[in-house]
Amino acid sequence: MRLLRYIVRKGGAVITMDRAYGLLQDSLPAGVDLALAQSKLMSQRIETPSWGYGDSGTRFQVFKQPGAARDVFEKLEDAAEVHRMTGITPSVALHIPWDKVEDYQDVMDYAHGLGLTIGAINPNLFQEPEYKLGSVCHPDPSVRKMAIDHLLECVEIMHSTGSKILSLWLADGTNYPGQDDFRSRKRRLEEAMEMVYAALASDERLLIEYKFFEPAFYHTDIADWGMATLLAMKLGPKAQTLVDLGHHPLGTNIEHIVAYLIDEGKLGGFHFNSKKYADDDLTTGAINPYELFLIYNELVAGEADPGSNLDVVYMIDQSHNVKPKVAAMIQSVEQIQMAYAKALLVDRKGLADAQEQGDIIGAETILRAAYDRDVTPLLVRVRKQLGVPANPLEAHRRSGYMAKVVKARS
Ligand code: PSV
Ligand code: MN
Repeated sequence: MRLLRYIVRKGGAVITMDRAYGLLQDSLPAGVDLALAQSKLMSQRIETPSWGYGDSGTRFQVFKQPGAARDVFEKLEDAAEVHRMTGITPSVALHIPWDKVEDYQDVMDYAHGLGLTIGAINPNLFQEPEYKLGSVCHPDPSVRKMAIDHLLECVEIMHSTGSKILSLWLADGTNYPGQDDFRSRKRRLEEAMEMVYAALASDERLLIEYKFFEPAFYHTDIADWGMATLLAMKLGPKAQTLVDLGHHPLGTNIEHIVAYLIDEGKLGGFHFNSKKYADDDLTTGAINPYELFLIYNELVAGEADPGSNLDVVYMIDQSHNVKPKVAAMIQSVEQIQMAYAKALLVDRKGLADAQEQGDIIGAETILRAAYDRDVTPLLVRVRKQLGVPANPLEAHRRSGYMAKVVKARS
């Protein structure tokens, strides 16, 4: 039974995974280093979000799932199951106050006991009644102070959990023309961010997320990557931009943004998910896996560039409303891993030559060839080396984990 997992069908014949790996190696263009790809995949890390394990929904309904995590400790248990299956998700992002506790040492100890660490701390500047007109951009200084105090509390939580990342998403914006003065709001934002930035130690980072709409619909105070990056540049080297795949208008070329930010040294983080229309929070790769691959193509090119000093925190930002949450998280991790694997197999030299010669068909063919590759034998090898199941999703679904937590959490 176990052996079967290492067997694939190739053109009707049954071959072992090792043979499939050999065939993959033989088929690669000269210059594509499979061993290097394997070692890169071994060190790939993806952070999962605590909020992806609890019950959530749309503004229409929350469909409660039996066994869904009810507090931060149960969320960590679910994250540990994802890490057990995939081997590449050892950290968990927290959302405050959703994950607020009396003593963060308890959270940190519990995480460590599960083989996890605490990742980015995400403040919540959108759920208090005071934030109706915004948080750090609010016209009333007392509301701005409340928001800044919360951000500083989150910096404290970073210090007590060992987190190095403050991940900021602002819901601030206005709903009607004339509702508030754009430039005043911009200055309030900058003033608040300067205070938060000053509270960060030299090895800590502020990642600034942008979103062009929602919950405000007329304007958003940090609407796009340009505004986020301008702010990060003004603040200094500890501030960078975070790209959430669900936060762009349809048709936006996200891989271009990624390349641009890499070149400016301002790409700090990712929120993976996928969208059909807006901030849909669908499983990563569910809608447009080719886009995910093209994004990774830029990331791999950036990694290979010694001048780029890439230090990106790769995080998933998904709330699974209808899919089983732990399985959906594993599915997403697999998709991200696959996109990275394929991008690592791009013939970079061939691509550069084609680009230089203006060979458009040749260049695109090289990308498509990498995208179309079956990277299963490579991933199986990586997983074997990581000591995790060859097929994490299947292993989780067979593991009985959900039945166990449904019982324990009822
Ligand atoms: C809301 O749009 C959002 O999905 C942002 O992407 C944040 O990162 C996330 O919620 C957590 O606050
Ligand atoms: Mn996000």
